[in-house]
Amino acid sequence: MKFDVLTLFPEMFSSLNESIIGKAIERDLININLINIRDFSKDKHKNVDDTPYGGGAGMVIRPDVVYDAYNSVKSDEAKVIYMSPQGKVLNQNKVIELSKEKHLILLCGHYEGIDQRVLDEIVDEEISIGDYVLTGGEIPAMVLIDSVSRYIEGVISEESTSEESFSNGNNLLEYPQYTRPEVFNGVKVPEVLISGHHENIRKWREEQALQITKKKRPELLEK
Ligand code: 4H3
Repeated sequence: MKFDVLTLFPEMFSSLNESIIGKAIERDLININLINIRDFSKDKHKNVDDTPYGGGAGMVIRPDVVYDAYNSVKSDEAKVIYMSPQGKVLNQNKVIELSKEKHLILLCGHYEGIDQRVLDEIVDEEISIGDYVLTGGEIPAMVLIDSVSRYIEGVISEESTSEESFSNGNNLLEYPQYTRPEVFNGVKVPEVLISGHHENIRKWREEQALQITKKKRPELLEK
């Protein structure tokens, strides 16, 4: 999977070099290419934004600069996603669908946003990570990259994605996990988990998942 990220703040993405995503990059399982929109400014001061027509607060990113940045990375199979609070809210099914794409171009706005004309011209889909406003699309783009990358073969074990919450028809939250020590602050690990009885363990986990979902996210059971 190739991710091209169009952003004014490429350095924000350095956190992706850590942990599991960092390993996936090192192992060439995913490729994250950061494009600084500012590099496509034609102006001697490297300006990329201007005041909004019609007035109002803040600055708007110019369409020509974004278009040139897009043209530097576009491909026939690329899907262009604009990270925006106006988009469809990301969920696990959408994540799985996106993981089947070859090439994603993620466009990150900042300030008051991007001139509508270039959005109309290049964007295939708008995605939001939730109903709140952030200072830019960079954190949403990182959320998308992380969640999608987990479904790229080899990034994590297949077992990890097949059993978890929200995945493929699994509308249950996950059962609780325990590890050593067997007694912590006087509390023992549930007996069944040290019984070695795999069928009983499976049934106990299934029941726990159901009870936890009922208690914490009952609306998931209505779907
Ligand atoms: C996405 C982007 C929230 C989300 C975003 C989200 C700033 C987009 C600016 C940037 C525009 C104003 N905030 N919920 N903010 O996924 O460029 O909308």
